[in-house]
Formats: sequence, C-alpha cells, structure tokens
Amino acid sequence: MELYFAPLTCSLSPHIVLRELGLPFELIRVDNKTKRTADGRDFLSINPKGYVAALVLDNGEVLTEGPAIVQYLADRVPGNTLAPANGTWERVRLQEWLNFISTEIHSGCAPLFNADIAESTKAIFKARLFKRLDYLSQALEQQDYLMGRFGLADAYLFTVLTWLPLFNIAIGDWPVLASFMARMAARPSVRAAMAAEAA
Ligand SMILES: N[C@@H](CCC(=O)N[C@@H](CS)C(=O)NCC(=O)O)C(=O)O
Repeated sequence: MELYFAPLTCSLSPHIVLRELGLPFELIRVDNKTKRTADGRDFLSINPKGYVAALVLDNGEVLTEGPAIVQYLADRVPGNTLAPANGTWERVRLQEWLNFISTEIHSGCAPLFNADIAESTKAIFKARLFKRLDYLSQALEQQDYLMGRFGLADAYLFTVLTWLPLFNIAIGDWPVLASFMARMAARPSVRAAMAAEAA
C-alpha cells in the first residue's frame, strides 16, 4: 500500500493508524501547492480531488477521505482494538466520532487556514470551534481516549488538534485536551509518524 501524505496535515491520522496496526506501507510525499509527488508525478492523476490523504491499495484501487481510509485499514487486521467490529453499535459510535471530528473540527479549522479571511470573520469560526473543544474536553474528562481505549478517533482528533497553535489557540485553555495531546504524543506510533513526516 502507498500512503500519499503532506507533512502534518490530516494525512497524519491514517499514517498513525498504519503504524499502530503494523501494516506495511510506502509513504509518498505530496507538495500540496504544486500537486506533484516527491517522485515527480502529477498527484491529480492519483487523486483528482487534489488533496491528501490518498491510499493506493496493492490492487491499484485508490481510497480517499480520512475516515474511510482509517476504517478500511482497521478492518484489514482482524481482532485489532482500534475499531469495533463492523455492524456493532460500538462501530456506529466510532463513526459518530469520526464524523464529528471531520465536520466540526477538521472542517471547522479550514477557514482559519485561509489567509484571505478577515480576522473578524475568523473570530466567528473560532467561537464555534471553542464550543466543540468544550464538548471534547467534557468527553475526555473521565477517560483517556474518546471510546475508552485508544482507537481510530483518537488518531484523527490528535491530528486536527495539532493545528491549533497555528491559529494562536492555546490548547492549555482546555487542560483535559492538553493532557490528551501529551498522552498521544508519547505513543511510539505517533512519534514515529511525526518524525517520518518531518524528515
Ligand atoms: N475530505 C477530505 C479532506 C482532506 C483535506 O482537507 N486535505 C487537506 C490537508 S488536511 C489538503 O490536502 N488540502 C490541499 C488542497 O485542498 O488543495 C478528508 O477528510 O480526507
């Protein structure tokens, strides 16, 4: 399998999951501005959507959309503890979390990356994001991970929360989330993924 990634973007989530599951993969860097891969190919010919993450399977199929990719990966490793089995209520709960992170946090951060949006407008998006962070903080108050034990949703949440300092949002304002980030950052898979992306 090949994972097309751009450093410290949302592709970090499937990258962490690949390492947690111990699946073999090749990491291929994409320049998100030029849409070229590190080995000189046109990324748009691989993923016409033009964004990471993209996973190319051994049979040539291309899978995109982070929440779909991580669930596909977990389902390849029977008995792993990163995702409850398909068809169970717990799996629906996982999908609820992945969707929340995707639409409320990941997409909630998107306007804050945009240099053409005025600070006064960004303040509106930030206020909305803060409510979601409050909710996450409550959810993690009594447990270390979103579903009790470490799983797919945590890899995704960690990934999107690493962006907060870019928007001058101090994670320390949510001590529970700061502890979550520290816990996640200490995981060998996370350290290895971040080191590989920084290389
Ligand atoms: N819906 C996609 C969004 C992916 C996405 O936002 N990728 C960003 C990095 S976090 C990207 O590559 N943006 C470059 C672009 O859109 O040109 C998913 O959830 O996987």
